[in-house]
Amino acid sequence: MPPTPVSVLGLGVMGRALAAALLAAGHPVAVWNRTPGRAAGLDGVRVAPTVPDAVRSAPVVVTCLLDDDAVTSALDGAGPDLAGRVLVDLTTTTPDQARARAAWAAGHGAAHLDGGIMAVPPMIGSPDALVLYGGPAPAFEDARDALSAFGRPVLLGDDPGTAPLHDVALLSAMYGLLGGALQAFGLVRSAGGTATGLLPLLRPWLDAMLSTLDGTAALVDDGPDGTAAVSPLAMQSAAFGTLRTTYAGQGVRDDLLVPVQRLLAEAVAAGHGDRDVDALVDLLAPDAAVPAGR
Ligand code: FVH
Repeated sequence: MPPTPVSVLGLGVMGRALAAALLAAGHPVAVWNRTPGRAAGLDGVRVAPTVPDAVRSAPVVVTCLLDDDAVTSALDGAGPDLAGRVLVDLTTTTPDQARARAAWAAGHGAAHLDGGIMAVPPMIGSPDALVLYGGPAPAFEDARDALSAFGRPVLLGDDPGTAPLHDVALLSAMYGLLGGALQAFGLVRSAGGTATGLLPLLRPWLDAMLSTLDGTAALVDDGPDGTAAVSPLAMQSAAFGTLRTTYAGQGVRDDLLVPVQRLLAEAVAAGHGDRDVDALVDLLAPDAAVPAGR
């Protein structure tokens, strides 16, 4: 099978990386961008003069724009041109926006896949670039060879909202990890140290902590297993005072730690002092459906 023709709407930093990866994989590529001139350097693309022209050029249409409003604005009036095509929206959206986009596309006879790119532009085209998708499996299979040009495509389910939800979940974990590391860098800087100098200690520590995630995830899903917590929340809450006093003593802001302390104290006040950190998820998502197994 020859490589599927693909249209890319949006030539921001990420859209250009997507178009370049498609070209490198041998796909015929048409592009459109609101501001002309951004296809410079993408040798081999066809620059479409209008969105309907770009949409009609290919069975797979990729949108990668600033936000959902930009997608609405770009596709305004081009709905009928999408009939029979797969619209792959790689713009960052909310789950509800993804579902609304899918309904809109279906109304025009198009299949829709919503994607969450778990990569930065230089990673696009490498196997390290994970892209999450939600939408119908047949559409995913139709578009798979094009989507494989971006990195590793993973279909999470037929609900288009599942990709943005997991996108936000992974980004949340990333920001928590980065936030902690940035706090640590600030603290060592206050004592004359360097971030680079901390890495030989920080990396193995984070690796060790990441290895505890399996156990924590099992407790979140299944509830307490009767084993005494090795680091109960009452102890952690008390220790947090020392962390904050240390920051104050060094004259370093501790903004990224404060919400954790607040939640720990709330958990202890609610009677969960003998539990492990999984109890915090019960505070964060108290009304959510309890997973099977609890
Ligand atoms: N870059 C990254 O690291 C992240 C990685 C994870 C996924 N995100 C999401 O990808 C979407 C696009 O991001 P981007 O990095 O390409 O963003 P920009 O370079 O700022 O380009 C924005 C493009 O959107 C066009 N645009 C903006 N508003 C409109 C509109 N109303 N109508 C039509 N197009 C619009 C803009 O066009 P122009 O300014 O050149 O005319 C750019 O093509 C985004 O959802 C990230 O969250 C990237």
